Amino acid sequence: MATSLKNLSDYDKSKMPSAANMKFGIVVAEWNEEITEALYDGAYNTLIENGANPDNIIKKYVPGSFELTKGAKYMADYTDVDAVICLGCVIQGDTPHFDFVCDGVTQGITQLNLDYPIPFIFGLITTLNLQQAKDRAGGKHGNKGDEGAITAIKMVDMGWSLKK
Ligand code: DLZ
Repeated sequence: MATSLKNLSDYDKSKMPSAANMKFGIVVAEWNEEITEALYDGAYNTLIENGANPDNIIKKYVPGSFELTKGAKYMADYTDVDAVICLGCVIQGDTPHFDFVCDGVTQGITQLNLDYPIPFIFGLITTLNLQQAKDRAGGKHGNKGDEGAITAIKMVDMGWSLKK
């Protein structure tokens, strides 16, 4: 039976809090750059549409998705952002490397969420092929970057960013 997939870019704009006074870090993996730049554009534009100031959005690159955890930790340690959005794309290859990278990022971001008083958002696309990734980076299933931005704004507004 076919499952219906929620469009990643769908959200109720009337229920969104303003991001005007929030600061965001966005960490972008260079691997599968065509996809991750589309994720970034989605995240950035969604933050702006919801009132974020461009001066309050910090973008930094890491080489691959495995390094997203390191980049996100840097944001928490050395900037004053309220939330960090981690954007990457892992496409399955012929070896188990896919599983190791996905596991590493998932565990890494989970651990950061447990250790730090700000939220780290999991904007990782994990797909079997490039087309599935395109479908989720501004294609027919929306944009995972939009979803990451919406989640970040909501987490800060809900009081889950407890910077000292
Ligand atoms: C090595 C590797 C492979 C095979 N595939 C991907 C991928 O699909 N997406 C991605 O973001 N990164 C990939 N990498 C790179 C790893 O994330 C990491 O940069 C290297 O293993 C070095 O630590």
